[in-house]
Amino acid sequence: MPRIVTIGAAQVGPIARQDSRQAVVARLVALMEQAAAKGCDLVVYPELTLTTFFPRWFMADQDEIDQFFERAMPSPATQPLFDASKRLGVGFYLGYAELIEEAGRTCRFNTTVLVDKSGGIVGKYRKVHLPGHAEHEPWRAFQHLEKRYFEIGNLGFGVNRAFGGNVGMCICNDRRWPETYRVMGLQDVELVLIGYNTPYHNPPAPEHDRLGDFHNRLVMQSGAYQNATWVVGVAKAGREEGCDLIGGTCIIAPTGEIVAEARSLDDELVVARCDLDDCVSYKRTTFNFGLHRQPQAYSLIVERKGAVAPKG
Ligand code: CDT
Repeated sequence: MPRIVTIGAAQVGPIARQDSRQAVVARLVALMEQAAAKGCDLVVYPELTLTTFFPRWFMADQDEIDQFFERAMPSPATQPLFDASKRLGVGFYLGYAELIEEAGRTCRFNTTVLVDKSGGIVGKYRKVHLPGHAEHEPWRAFQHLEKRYFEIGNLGFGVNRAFGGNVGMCICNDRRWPETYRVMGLQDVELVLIGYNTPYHNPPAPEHDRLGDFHNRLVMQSGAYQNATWVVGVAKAGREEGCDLIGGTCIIAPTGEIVAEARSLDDELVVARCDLDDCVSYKRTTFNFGLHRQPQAYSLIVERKGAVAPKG
């Protein structure tokens, strides 16, 4: 009996700074309704789905910054999405900016939740690899202030029992790091969900700009193959407040092959029937970790952070 999860990768086109949460949530519900009509079990939305990608601006006023954060999930503004999930019997992954009182202080995380088919939260992940910078750098065409507005996620890379399999989550820049996938691979992950906002232009390294789509596929396809898992990558895409974001939303099989891919830079649903048992042959052979991994040779991975060249 195959274990099929029909997945809708719900690419979202640009969101303007003045767009209300209600307007965005209505777009997300429309995508979920399309997904339900196509028999989807699960819809995956991008990173920071509820607003424009605000780390592109330097803001000194904390009240202004906090306008982009959610103090509750669900909230009155996001409840319609949870209601639609329950009504349609479709689960979802939703990225958002989380503001929470934890251990007696206010914390801000770049977060995603996993919601099951009855509209209940069954998993949460907080972004670990925060790219960009913490101080205003006016020479840039636009800022990337994730290191200023968020703290590093404190939940690790957990894997949840959901949708009949083992489901992990990460967010945008996390997808570029092999450690992200491998920590989940070591928990027998079968499906990794990833939302992203990736500008074409990287101000400190404009020579990389022409490679944005290639690197997007490269990291997710290798993460899928090397860990024998399905990977779903979902973009917030298109020209958003003057900044061009890549699209390239796609669903990748454990073979490393892309089985479905977006063709636009706008709201677009990409659907694939994913058999979680397609992971089995790779997990039993080439990437049988228990048989082939040699962790005693990998100790530097956790002992050392930055690269140190050999002496001599
Ligand atoms: N949102 C996010 O993490 N974006 C980054 C931009 C990278 S700048 C090199 C990304 O990895 O796509």
